[in-house]
Amino acid sequence: MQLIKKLVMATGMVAGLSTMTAQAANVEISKPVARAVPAVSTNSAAFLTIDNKENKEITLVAVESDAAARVELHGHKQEGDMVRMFRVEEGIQIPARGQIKLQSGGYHVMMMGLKQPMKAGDQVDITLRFSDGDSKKVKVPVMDMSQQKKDMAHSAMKH
Ligand SMILES: [Cu+2]
Repeated sequence: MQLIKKLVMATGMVAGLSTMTAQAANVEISKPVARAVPAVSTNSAAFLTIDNKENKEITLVAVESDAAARVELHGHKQEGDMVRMFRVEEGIQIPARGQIKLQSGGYHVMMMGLKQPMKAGDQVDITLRFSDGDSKKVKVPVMDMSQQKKDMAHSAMKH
């Protein structure tokens, strides 16, 4: 019985893989970036934009990466003066022909228990899993995002 179950699962996985290749183009990933952190830091986050090219909504249900022990979809919410981070359990819906942005201060890919330091210039692989069984692997460049923020503040001051 146990063996049959495993076989069924394996077959399902193979079918899932071929679907993934056929439908991968319906979701477009752009602006991937992961936050460079000091070597002592074991956590980091990654951000990206997803465009849904389909005429029906799709949900980003899970994120995976070999770069960290635990990888979760997180969001932020304001509670009084505090901004709290929470785990997104039900996934993030992307409306038909719509777009969602995972960005600093909002939804993000939380990476906990980094297996090696994430420094600027590195690259991490992140796999996005969608509600229709598709998945997409993204190569995410690691960048110093604190510097980026400072640059933005600097140019904002000039104008
Ligand atoms: Cu988080």
